[in-house]
Amino acid sequence: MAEPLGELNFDGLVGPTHNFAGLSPGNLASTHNREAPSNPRAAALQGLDKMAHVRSLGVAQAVLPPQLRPHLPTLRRLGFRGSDEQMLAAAATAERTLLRRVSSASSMWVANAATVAPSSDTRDGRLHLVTANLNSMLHRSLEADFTTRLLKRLFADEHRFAVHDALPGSEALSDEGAANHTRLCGASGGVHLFGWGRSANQSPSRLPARQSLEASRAVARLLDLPDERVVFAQQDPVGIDGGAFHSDVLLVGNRNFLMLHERALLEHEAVLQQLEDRLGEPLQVVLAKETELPLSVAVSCYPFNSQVLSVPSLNGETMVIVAPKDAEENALTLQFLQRVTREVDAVSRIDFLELRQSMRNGGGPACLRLRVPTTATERGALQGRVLLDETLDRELRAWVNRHYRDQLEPRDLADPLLIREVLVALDELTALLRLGSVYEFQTSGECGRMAP
Ligand code: SUG
Repeated sequence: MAEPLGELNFDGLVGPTHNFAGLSPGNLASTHNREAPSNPRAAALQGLDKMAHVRSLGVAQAVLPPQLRPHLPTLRRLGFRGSDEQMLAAAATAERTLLRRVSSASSMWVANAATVAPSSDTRDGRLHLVTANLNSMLHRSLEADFTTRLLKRLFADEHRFAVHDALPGSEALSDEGAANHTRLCGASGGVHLFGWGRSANQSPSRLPARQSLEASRAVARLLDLPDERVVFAQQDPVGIDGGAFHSDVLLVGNRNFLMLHERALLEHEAVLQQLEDRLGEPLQVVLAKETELPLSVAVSCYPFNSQVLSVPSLNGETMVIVAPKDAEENALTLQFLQRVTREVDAVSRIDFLELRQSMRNGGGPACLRLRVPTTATERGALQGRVLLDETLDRELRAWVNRHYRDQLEPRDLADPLLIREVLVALDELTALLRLGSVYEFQTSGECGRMAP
């Protein structure tokens, strides 16, 4: 008998430069909070609290380190010269937006790091991961190279895992990873729903539609998924224009349960039917109509950007929804989630968590995690010390408290002390997570050039 799959979530550790730079048009929270002071330390601790909470539910939890930001190799690649300090000062004067882009801590939203298909679903029986090129936003496109390197290091065992490079960087193949992908499953295995916003023939929304159909198709091929396990569905352009820049802003699924807003997908009735046909069993759907939950409220409070987790319980297994506190504080989103627990027997509880630092940049609980369904043997084959336990949790909190600032404004990104703090912190982190020299500054001498 095949070894059973278990839930494993990788969360992105929030980086020391977490700030509100207004870099993502179409992401309303990012635009509204532009220039507000951020609190990187609180952001990282809120993320660790979420990881600890998920672990306390009996679900395996792992962590991915933040990327190096400001990304000095990019400044050098774009023609800036001299020491780190000189490059930062020159970029701050000549290219303020560029400095913000190379400084974003956006790699924390690891739902955008890659798309994943578990070994039970793929033709070759390996777990596949395709790094996302994140080509729609410059600050996010800088993540792909390091993400691939990191995933190849962690999922190094090629007999069990296949880590694919990102698709070629072009608007036509813009790929946002698991934020536009949902895996449902039934007795006959997994069915993968790929949401896309535009295609070669049409770009129907006013605000940027990030995921292309052609990218989704390529990702499904690379994941080695048989056609009968795949469904492609177009995001509703009205939803995108209302601020649903990824499909996970308006829908989330687990097992044979799916909750969505009516503006998540075009022709959702037909899509749901197709999913049910592919699953070979009834799909339990809770749909919010505009009259029950206006799109604007769904986008600002993120009830659909929750994690729906299968957790061990007395009678085998139950589902817990991990939602942002913002969804508890709004009467309409709270009532909707309460309706879900009433109507879906398998959902036993909603836990609301404080994630305001990430939420202010448009990232809820589901954005902060990459689901990697794995067998116990596969979890055992992971490299590095990334599976969270009490000791690692304690060490990471101490590390954050030692190295992170509690206030940062976009103008502080040019502060030459900040990059020093970051380099020391990340170097220490790689030792803590036993990752070896994974950052380019640890091997190439690219950064760390002090001013004379
Ligand atoms: O890509 N925000 C991220 C939020 C990603 C949310 N992910 C999911 N829905 N899965 C983005 O728009 C804002 C950064 C800034 O403006 O400083 C940002 O990149």
